[in-house]
Amino acid sequence: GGIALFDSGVGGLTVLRHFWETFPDRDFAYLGDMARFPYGTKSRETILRFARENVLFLRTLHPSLIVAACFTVSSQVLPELSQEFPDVPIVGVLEAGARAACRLTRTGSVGVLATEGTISSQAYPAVIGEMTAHSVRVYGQACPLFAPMVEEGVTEGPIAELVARKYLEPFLSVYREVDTIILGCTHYPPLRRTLEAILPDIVFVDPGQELAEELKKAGKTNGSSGNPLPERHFYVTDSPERFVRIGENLLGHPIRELPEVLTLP
Ligand code: DGN
Repeated sequence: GGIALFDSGVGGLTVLRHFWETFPDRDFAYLGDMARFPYGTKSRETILRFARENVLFLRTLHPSLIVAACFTVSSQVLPELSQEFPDVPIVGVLEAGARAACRLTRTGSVGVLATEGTISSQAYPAVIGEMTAHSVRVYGQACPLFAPMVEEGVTEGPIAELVARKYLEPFLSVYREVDTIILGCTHYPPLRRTLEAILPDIVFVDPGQELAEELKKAGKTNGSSGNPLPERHFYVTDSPERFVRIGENLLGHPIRELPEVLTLP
């Protein structure tokens, strides 16, 4: 089986990007729940229902691994999902990036940029607390304007800088001891250069990249098959043209076929 990823829309393509580059001969399926974007502001119950429906569909493709390529899902409902679907491993995007940040920080203070849902869930402080016996401090900052900005292609220039400065201001003042920041939302990696220009001494962690590398090291994705023609399928719940248009930027590769449009559940 291949690797199946899902997200609330196009954002998870920044995660898929690292998976493609790390596992070039694996089959991939990607489901973007465009009809119900965004998840970041929804209640936990609603996110669980959406995520369950996404997994129910992806399971019909018989993947060997399902990746919840959405930080809002990963931070709020992953244990329930894994419990409901014991027949397929489901991995989220929180742990690998958190582990990398804990390894990289020298000051023991880590920042997290994410949606309101992810920040208010306190999932990052919980995960990092567990990993480090509470020796690493976590400072969360919700950045709700970032996702729509990135979808509109605004990742550099004066508007991006102004908004980024607004959200990063605490790291220049009250959170000054932070030396490592996790990009804790699918949409944030394209903003990296703008963020680095404002905070040049901070190390930014891209969790999608860390997860792909961890899985590769663990040999968890069943070896390279030398598969010369890996299959790559895209599914959406709405807006296939928009998915391709915006998605190509986030994926960093062309999307050659229009995705198949599904009705969930
Ligand atoms: N995919 C979501 C996340 O990573 O939290 C961001 C988009 C959203 O649903 N708000």
